[in-house]
Amino acid sequence: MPQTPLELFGTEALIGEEDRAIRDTVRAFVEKEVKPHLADWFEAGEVPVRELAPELGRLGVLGMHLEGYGCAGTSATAYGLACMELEAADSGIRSLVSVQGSLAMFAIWKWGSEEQKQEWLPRMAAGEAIGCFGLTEPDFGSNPAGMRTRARRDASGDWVLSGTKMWITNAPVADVAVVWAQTDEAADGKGIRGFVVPTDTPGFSAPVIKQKLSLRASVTGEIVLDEVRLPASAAFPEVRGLKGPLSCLNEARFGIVFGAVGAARDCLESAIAYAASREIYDKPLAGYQITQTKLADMTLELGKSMLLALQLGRLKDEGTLRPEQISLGKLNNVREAIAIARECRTILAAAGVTLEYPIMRHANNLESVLTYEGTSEVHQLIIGQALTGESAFR
Ligand code: TGC
Ligand code: FAD
Repeated sequence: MPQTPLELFGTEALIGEEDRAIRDTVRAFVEKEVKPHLADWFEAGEVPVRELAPELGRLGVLGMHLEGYGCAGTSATAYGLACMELEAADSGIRSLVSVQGSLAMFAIWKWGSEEQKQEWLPRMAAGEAIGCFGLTEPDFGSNPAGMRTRARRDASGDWVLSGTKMWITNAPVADVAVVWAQTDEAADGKGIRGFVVPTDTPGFSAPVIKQKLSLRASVTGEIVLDEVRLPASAAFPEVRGLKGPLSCLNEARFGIVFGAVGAARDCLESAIAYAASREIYDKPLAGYQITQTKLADMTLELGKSMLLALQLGRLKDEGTLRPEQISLGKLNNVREAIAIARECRTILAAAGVTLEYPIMRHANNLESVLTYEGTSEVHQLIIGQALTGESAFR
């Protein structure tokens, strides 16, 4: 009886019963409610975020690893495994959940005032309110310290925000944006503060970014802040500097470490199924040595990625996971997932370039995943700094 790649590695035994049950629930939801629609969503470049979010809320995955305020308070590993199942469907769907739970909700949960938490978190956990996270700008992606978005206080004590954020997932459909802006409270990026911005505030707009060739089942936009006036209570009270947004990126990057395994697993399982059914000359493609060599090599990388994800999950659940360890996982698992997707596509040949199979959709999506949440080069530099003690960013 053939085994799946991860059965061969025996990784199931490393997952606790409760985490497995959560994973299975998410997998069943994805199979029934998400996967059947993905080719159409991807082709149309549209995804019904408004309808999907309440369903994801009922499933319990929005902010699932946070405690209180309507969140499930699961283990970090369970959150990772949920990301794996969501990304086995499509990176855009995992992104929806990452941005909502790990970026927008986590920012409010970790750094918000009690009033901000009460106002937004229960509705966001239920998928009734959609959040986005504005850090990147047109001229400042990898180097967010240089951001030009400004928040100044006027005589009445209100904040006034001006600037432009770019490539912001869910911005055009969001009810609330967590926006990071430079203040004049301190120099060298240390004056950066976070703001909770209801998207119906006058001066806020979020035009859609069109013609993406990757992550098409995800809404991406700009955020334009034209003298957006907010009460003093809109700012996160305590946190200053880049550690505010970067603490949120740690959460989302952790989800991607697992998510990338899901995308790669889906590609590999599709390629194995295809190879078993495709007859070349007089026998299945799966019976040829070249095919088996490809499948064996990809299985090695998939299994190693899974082991790395589970190890990082264990460290996070123990409370000892460090940012540079998350970089190891994000760099390796996304890089290997892209390599696996491309190799699987060769097994399907012409059939592999269509949306009838998920492989090229995953490969295209993974180009975005390689770039967002820190490019592969940024993660190499973070690891390099951890190894040498020298920063090579500047
Ligand atoms: P650096 O001088 O090293 O640090 C500035 C301050 O931040 C602290 N810090 C961290 N805190 C928490 N977690 C981390 N991972 C942290 N890394 C650094 C640091 O201790 C310092 O604190 P303080 O109190 O001394 O001021 O910063 P740098 O300016 O040299 O920047 C280096 C680096 C690598 C951190 C930064 O350039 C980087 O990570 N760039 C990548 C930007 C990025 O990932 N953007 C993602 C935007 S969101 C997104 O892409 C969403 S995609 C949708 C989805 O997720 O699905
Ligand atoms: P740049 O920073 O301009 O990088 C260009 C090249 O230079 C890259 O190869 C990079 O690795 C390299 N480079 C950078 N620094 C160095 C260095 N020091 N040494 C050597 N090489 C270097 N952002 C958000 O804030 N919120 C979101 O919700 C969000 N969603 C996104 C969704 C999608 C689909 C995409 C594609 C992006 C999204 N982003 C979001 C933005 C994403 O985080 C940035 O694209 C990413 O951080 C890289 O920034 P950049 O594109 O400006 O590239």
